[in-house]
Amino acid sequence: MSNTVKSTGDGGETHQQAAGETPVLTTNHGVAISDNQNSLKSGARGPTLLEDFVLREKIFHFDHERIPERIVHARGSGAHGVFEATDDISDLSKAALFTKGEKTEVFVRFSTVAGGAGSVDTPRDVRGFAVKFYTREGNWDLVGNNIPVFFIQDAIKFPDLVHSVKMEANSGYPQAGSAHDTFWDFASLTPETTHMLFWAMSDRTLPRSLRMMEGFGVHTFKLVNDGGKASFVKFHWRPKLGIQSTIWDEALKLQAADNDYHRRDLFEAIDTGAFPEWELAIQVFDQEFADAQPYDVLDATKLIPEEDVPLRVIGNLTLNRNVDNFFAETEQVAFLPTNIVPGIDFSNDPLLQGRLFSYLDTQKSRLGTTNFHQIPVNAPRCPFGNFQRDGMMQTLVPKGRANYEPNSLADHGEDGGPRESAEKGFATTNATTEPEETGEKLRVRAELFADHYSQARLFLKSQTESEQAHIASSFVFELSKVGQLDQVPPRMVANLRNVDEDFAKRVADGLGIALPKKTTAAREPVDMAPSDALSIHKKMKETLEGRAVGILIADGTDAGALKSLVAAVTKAKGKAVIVAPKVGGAKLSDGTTQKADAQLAGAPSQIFDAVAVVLSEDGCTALLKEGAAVQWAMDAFGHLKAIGATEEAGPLLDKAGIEPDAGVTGLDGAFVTAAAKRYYDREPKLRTLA
Ligand code: HDD
Repeated sequence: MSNTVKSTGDGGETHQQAAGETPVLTTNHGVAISDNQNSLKSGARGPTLLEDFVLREKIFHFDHERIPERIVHARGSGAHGVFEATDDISDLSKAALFTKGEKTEVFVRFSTVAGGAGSVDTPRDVRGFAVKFYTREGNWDLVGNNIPVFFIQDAIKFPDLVHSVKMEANSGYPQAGSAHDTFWDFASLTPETTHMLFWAMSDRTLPRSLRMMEGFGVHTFKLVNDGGKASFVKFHWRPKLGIQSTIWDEALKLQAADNDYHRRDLFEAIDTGAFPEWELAIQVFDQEFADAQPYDVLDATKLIPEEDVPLRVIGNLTLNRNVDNFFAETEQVAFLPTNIVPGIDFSNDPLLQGRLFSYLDTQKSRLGTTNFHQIPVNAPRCPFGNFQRDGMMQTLVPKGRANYEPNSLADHGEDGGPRESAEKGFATTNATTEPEETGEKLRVRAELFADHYSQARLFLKSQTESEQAHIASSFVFELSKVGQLDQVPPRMVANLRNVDEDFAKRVADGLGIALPKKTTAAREPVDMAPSDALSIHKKMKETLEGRAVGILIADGTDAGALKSLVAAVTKAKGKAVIVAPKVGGAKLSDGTTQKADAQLAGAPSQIFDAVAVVLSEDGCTALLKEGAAVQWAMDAFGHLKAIGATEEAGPLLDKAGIEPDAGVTGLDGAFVTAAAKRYYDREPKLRTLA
């Protein structure tokens, strides 16, 4: 729809607009406006008149522009795309969207969890990864996160969890972060959060880009085939660009550099045709497998190691179109785990079961009407029809009088409306693949849910040394932010002792507190074999694709060196971004002026994946006096990035405290290779990690 009012009458031109002319500004009711600059007054200096319907309508609409933000996941970025099924899984699922070669339109919204709609993009936080598939059999929403497990096991705890992590009720801060009293009070009193806490304290919650995140459906779901046979399934999204995260100091500085770092990155990538892609993979297993595990597959705080059930890739997701309007699409999109299609089914996971109520309910509060499904971004692309009628903001105009069923209107030549179809309709699978413990009404949890520590230990043991140090340091940082509740850090460390004694000691040392007495575990943890798939570092892709290289120049920069560097970065599929003290650019060695893409103070090195300092002797001398230039190089080094530099730039590197290592190179071919990775082994020389 255009941004101008469209005639809904005969489809022709409006009375105000002839073809090819600038459209006329009108009121919402189609009356042309003669003056959009001045309100109607009684005399040039007199009061404004109530009669001014143009002014009143404009202000009235403006006053009501905002809608309630999401209670969680308020800050998000969305895009359109397509899902293509690439494997035949008809033996597992009859869902049309999984037919090999089938293409399905999708809308995806990524989000942070705790912060408000206007909060920053890069706090330490879980990221939402919600996908709406507009399938030909109705909408399927896979509303997941970038972490495969969750904080709690039962939906009844969700309001408590969310209240504790959001800004504190009395003071209204902190915004968008878990490093405060109430979150850690709740977490330390709720041992089932332990596994998720390890993920949250890892670099998983500091993604480099939304395009470089994994995604997970989290719960166990079911796939159902034509014969009604159900199998258990877990859904995984794997980014084609590889998974990559930032480090904590970098994430903090990114908040200062660019509030919209992730939103901008996604929008610009799609805008320039660098469409992000993910593989959809499944883990399929049966009841027999489930029964043999030391954890319950219905417990959302547990994962299934890929080594035990390998991933099978069944499709490809490409985001290829930005939204036309942020509010209409990204803000109004309503995801519902209850949006499900024949061939997929829920499991009895008690967290999932609670979600099945919550999402439908919240949309009425957010979007104001039960008719939110008619908003274009939410409407199914396949035909839909039933006898639900009326309600606020009804935009459909059903014809005839069939608004009830059964009816015999068709016998009378009238339209009798749609009817149920046992053959095509969604049918809940029988509980044959579920444990037998159903029937009795009980407020309990299943036995294996009591193991809160085995998988936290599994996660920890699967990480590299550097990743473990990051996790320990995050625990220390976050618990150090607990200001008033002195009982909380020791209680948390007491829980950690059940995961790993050395790790708990590390955190206690980092906090400077005595090692507290170990919490009694509700169920003794067991050792599971480490899983490399849980580590980011072990599977990071060495590539410049989708990454950006900042190139610092100044007057006197060698034109030839700059040209070949930009060519080499571009060839390696990286984005070369030229940074100079003045945005107008710099005068190069050959007398030409090179325009800059960004000014130095506005483009600190944390927004890049690697940097090059391409300076002449004079240029370097000039930049030695620029704090921003020294900081630029210092931060790139501190954030474990590759740094390529001309020999003449040596004094700047020295002033920034840069010491030679594998990531510090000249400007020859070695730089582009070096720029494709990060240098984690540099870190212990730069900062004390717990
Ligand atoms: Fe939730 C939004 C993901 C548990 C209740 N959730 C929301 C969004 C994502 C998730 C990605 C944002 C969707 C969007 O972009 O619009 N939520 C999860 C995951 C969970 C989870 C992966 C656990 C595995 N959520 C969960 C529980 C409840 C909710 C247990 C309530 C009992 N979630 C909501 C909500 C939200 C929501 C309040 C806020 C806005 C919305 O639904 O549309 O209903």
